[in-house]
Amino acid sequence: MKIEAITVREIQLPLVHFFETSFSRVYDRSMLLVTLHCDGLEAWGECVAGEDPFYSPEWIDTAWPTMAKYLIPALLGKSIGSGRECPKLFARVRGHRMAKGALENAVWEAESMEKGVPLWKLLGGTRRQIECGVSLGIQDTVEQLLEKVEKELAAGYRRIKVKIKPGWDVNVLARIRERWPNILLSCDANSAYTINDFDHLAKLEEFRLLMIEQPLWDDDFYFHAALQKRLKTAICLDEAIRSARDTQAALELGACRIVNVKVGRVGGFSEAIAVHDMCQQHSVPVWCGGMLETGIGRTHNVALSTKENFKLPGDVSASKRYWKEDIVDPPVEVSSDGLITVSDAVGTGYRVKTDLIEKLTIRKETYRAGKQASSPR
Ligand code: OSB
Ligand code: MG
Repeated sequence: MKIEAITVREIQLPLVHFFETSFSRVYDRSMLLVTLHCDGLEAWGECVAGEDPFYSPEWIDTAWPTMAKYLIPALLGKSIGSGRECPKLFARVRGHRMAKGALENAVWEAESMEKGVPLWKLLGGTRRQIECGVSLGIQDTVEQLLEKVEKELAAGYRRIKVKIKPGWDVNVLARIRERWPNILLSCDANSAYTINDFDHLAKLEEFRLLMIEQPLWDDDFYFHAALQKRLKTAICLDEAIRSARDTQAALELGACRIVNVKVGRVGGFSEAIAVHDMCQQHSVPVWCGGMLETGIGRTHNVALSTKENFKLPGDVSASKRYWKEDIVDPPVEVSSDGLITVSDAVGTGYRVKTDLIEKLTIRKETYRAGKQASSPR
């Protein structure tokens, strides 16, 4: 398929409830969306970069110019058969994985439409149903968090993950475990601890957690390996895993026993599949992480989660937990037993609501083949 034009836009939409991690509290989400225009069809991708460089060095204001100046010119006017071709076309640009991922995933979506197959099958998925968990942010009070846990368990979610930070950890997990001794429970620190906290983190062992996600620095394997040696509880890496090569290093160093796969964080579906496969070779289970996505990124996560080694419930949950009205139709829905079922429809199986997206757009630019707005130096 020939890529004739690419639109990049920023949309802004309010979250149903604020989301607080160890690094920030957000009330709204700003997202970059990309649209590929090729052979009369339109395919979409979502850039999961945050509003600030707090989760990762990348944020929306680095993603946009990187796409405009380097990544989009590498695609425009080209005939591309498959999303698999993107990493090579983008290889000269170092990092900027979320920007790359948005474009690559849109190419995979276009490929699935052109071939007339569901995206999940194109990605090599084998599961018809995926298991869903929820990620619960830091609240103003523990009571408010307990209410949220109760609500999500009643809705059928199969794993509860809570965000932790110093001062919101042992006390909070103790209250959850006291009330629900047997649920699948995990926590995510988003790099809030250091080597001075090993004794403190060892106190989390008694809560029989499924995992402790990214307790230490976002770029570290060495100290995570030291911590993992000390703990019986599995460490799961999120931020630190940027590629399949990172995954191999982390696993062989013993830095974790579980891996969170976020397709944007690793630069697109090709690398996400490689991370998945690397873990599978090491008999390490993975699960699909989330970045408060709109329906476009969310349905891409659903498709990826159908792959065999996604053995643990992911942070892929219903649209209505985040948005009053999602930008895909139908919204992503989770059954009362905590599952999302994929269909045999072509592409993601969800329709993109272009009218609503136009209303939410705060800036937009279309780049066309042969008319490079800003070409690389
Ligand atoms: O660390 O997994 C994370 C959201 C934003 C940034 C980082 C993370 C998260 C989540 C939310 O945990 C997952 C979701 O529900 O989308
Ligand atoms: Mg995380």
